[in-house]
Amino acid sequence: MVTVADYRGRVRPDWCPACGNFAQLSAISGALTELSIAPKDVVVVSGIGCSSNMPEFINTYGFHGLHGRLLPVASAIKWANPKLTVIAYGGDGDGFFEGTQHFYHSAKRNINIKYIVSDNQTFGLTTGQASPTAPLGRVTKSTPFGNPEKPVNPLTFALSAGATFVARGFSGDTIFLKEIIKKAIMHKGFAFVDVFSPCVTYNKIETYDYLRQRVYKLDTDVTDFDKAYKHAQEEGDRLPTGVFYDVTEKIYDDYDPVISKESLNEVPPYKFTEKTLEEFL
Ligand SMILES: Cc1ncc(C[n+]2csc(CCOP(=O)(O)OP(=O)(O)O)c2C)c(N)n1
Ligand code: SF4
Repeated sequence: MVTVADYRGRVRPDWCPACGNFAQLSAISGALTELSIAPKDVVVVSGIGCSSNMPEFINTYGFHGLHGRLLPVASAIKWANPKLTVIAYGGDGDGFFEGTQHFYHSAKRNINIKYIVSDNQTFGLTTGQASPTAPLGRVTKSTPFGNPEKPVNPLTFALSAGATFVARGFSGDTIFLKEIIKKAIMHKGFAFVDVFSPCVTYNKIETYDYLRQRVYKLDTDVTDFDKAYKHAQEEGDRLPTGVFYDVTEKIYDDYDPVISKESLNEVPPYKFTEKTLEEFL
């Protein structure tokens, strides 16, 4: 039997006390436990940032990669061994700035991986600069005269790119977040979960209290793209959480005959002969 304790990493998280990332660690561990997935069958892949330190704190296989480059690594791991549950986890700066094109293409290709973003609307690790989800006009260390850029909307971006599962959670509601993550893990295809997650040290505006007063649980037909897109555009005092969109479509592997359905470990090694070499020359 799998228990939450099995997912407890050997390294204690060094996040600031009350950082929203704790709730996500708990929700991910809880979701995997309740789905009876053993730690040996899970890989957590990250980029760079406070949130991206996650692989050190959870007892699964892990890969702590380059800033914004988590999704190509996660895709390759999944293709090498489709039996693994592959969770890519990182920040809004990581995913919607450095990693934007990987986000777009992973969603478009419907790669069977799960992507969870700790969205604190700031660059936490580099001490509070404006991230791509920071509001227009926000005064930060990098935007002392106000942020001159409109914020990106990760949900409409994912939907437009073709993601087959799009959801939003909140670190102030760990139990609901865990349920969303369970659905994401069970989804066959690219599952994207944006998580409102307070950075208690560098974002004094989108706090737990601020978000708690605005979030509500969505009750919608998750197969209706137009409804999902409409809800994804809500902002201000009404911020929906839950699953916006969840449909079944072919995954990338179904189209690509080169990608094995088996783990690479089970495929006999390719026999390399001199004749093979001649064919290339
Ligand atoms: C290519 C590249 N650009 C910039 C940096 C510097 N850097 C490290 S972490 C970080 C911000 C991380 O912010 P975010 O992804 O939102 O994660 P958080 O720390 O808020 O969890 C930046 C800009 C880097 N390491 N590599
Ligand atoms: S700086 Fe912000 S995001 Fe980073 S650990 Fe502290 S509270 Fe969390």
